[in-house]
Amino acid sequence: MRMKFDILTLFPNMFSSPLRESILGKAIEKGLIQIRTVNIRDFTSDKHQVVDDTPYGGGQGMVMKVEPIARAIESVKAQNPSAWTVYLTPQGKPLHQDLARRLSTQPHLILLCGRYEGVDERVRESLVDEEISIGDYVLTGGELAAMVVIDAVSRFIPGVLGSDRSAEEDSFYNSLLEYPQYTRPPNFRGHCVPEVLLSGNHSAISLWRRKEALRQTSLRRPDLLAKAELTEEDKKLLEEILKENFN
Ligand code: 4GX
Repeated sequence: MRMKFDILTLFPNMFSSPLRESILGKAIEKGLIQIRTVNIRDFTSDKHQVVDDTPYGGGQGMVMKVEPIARAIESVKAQNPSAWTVYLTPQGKPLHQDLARRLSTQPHLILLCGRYEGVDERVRESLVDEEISIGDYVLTGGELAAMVVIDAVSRFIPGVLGSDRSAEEDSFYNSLLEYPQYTRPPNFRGHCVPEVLLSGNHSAISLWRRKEALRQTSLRRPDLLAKAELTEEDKKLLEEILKENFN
């Protein structure tokens, strides 16, 4: 098994379909990744299986209790002592392609999904190795964020994308946006595929794709362009793009 994911959640059913379709489904079948859910409620010890409680000091909402989470994490770690524990929260480090790649080098991730107003601070202090945010917006829980992390991380595991492709080749890896893609028909309601793509001239096609990647990036994500490593040819193409925009 290349990589294991254990998801600690109050809503394990949320994970049944999204991670088992398409590419990740194939990766599971091939034994490249293993995804399991652990229901935090199974680690309560009271009759009513209470997982949350009111916050000390007062205030709105409920806080997830520390003991069931501690026992759930410990149950996973009993089999896998070296597992790396991630808590999904808007307060975490922003998820980025580089962070996804680094996480893919871990043999085993535990993803802790919080609900309500989050977890008791002592979970973060003593049980969590790293806090990650998937973006500056507020979800109803960490479950969707955990799925995003699993998806982005799994793409880096050799074999997941198929033998002829790797996440390292993605243009995002080179900090540029992708070039536009086309398939048949050549003319859709008067919108034509660029002539060069039909030409069979592979060097002209490569040059066009590089230029369009640069164009998309300069138009939509100038912040990425500023960080990109550009060749002399890239700079020439960018000058052409600038001139075209003045016409
Ligand atoms: N990227 N959420 C965590 C519970 C919570 C509430 C308050 C800490 C403080 C999110 C995100 C995210 C919703 C997961 C709130 N935790 N997770 N949850 N954005 O919005 O990762």
